[in-house]
Amino acid sequence: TMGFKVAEGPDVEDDWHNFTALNIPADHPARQDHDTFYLPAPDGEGDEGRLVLRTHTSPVQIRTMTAEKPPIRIIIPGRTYRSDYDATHSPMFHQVEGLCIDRGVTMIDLKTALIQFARAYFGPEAEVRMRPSFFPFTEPSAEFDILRDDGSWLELAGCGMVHPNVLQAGGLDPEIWSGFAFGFGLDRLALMRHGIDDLRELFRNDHRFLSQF
Ligand code: 2NM
Repeated sequence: TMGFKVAEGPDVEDDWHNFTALNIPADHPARQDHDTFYLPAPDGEGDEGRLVLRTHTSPVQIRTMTAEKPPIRIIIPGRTYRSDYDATHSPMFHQVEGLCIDRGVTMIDLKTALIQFARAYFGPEAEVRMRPSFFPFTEPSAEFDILRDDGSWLELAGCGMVHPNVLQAGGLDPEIWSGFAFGFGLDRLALMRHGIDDLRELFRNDHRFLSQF
């Protein structure tokens, strides 16, 4: 293996771990994109003090940076929540994120790790590509795509080099440490593998459907 340890954290997070520490400050438009489920707020307090259902598993990366010294290599599976409901979105879904922090970690290390994953999961002849993207918590940022049988590219993951502000929020000096991170939508991987066309089937708890797998 590549030596990644599984890490977990709470489904209910505070605003700082879910947003601010990930370089998403209070007025950042990404807060709207996440369709966040907020827990009821105490009267007269702004978003800063509020609790949320985590919109990604990334707060676990912040908690790990704060608690442990590098080198850090973790893989973070878990439930995540966004107020969104259609054939490709469930209000509760699952992410698998990864984080690697050490001295001298580069984009090459990121690409190598993702290619190794793709070959293990989809087979040794899997064709992949990376293309530029944007996330607040990584710079540079990229999407990781896989080539399908019909010749089209499918987005599998977002990824990038951990933003210096995020390292700093985790208590790490960006002049010393660098790292890569990536995030997969686990439910979408399952749909692809099993040829399911509506993500909500996974959560309907119809035993006739679920017992096929
Ligand atoms: C993604 C895409 C790109 C990510 C970044 C981090 C952290 F905390 F280290 F900064 N964790 N995960 C990340 C980066 C997640 O998901 C689409």
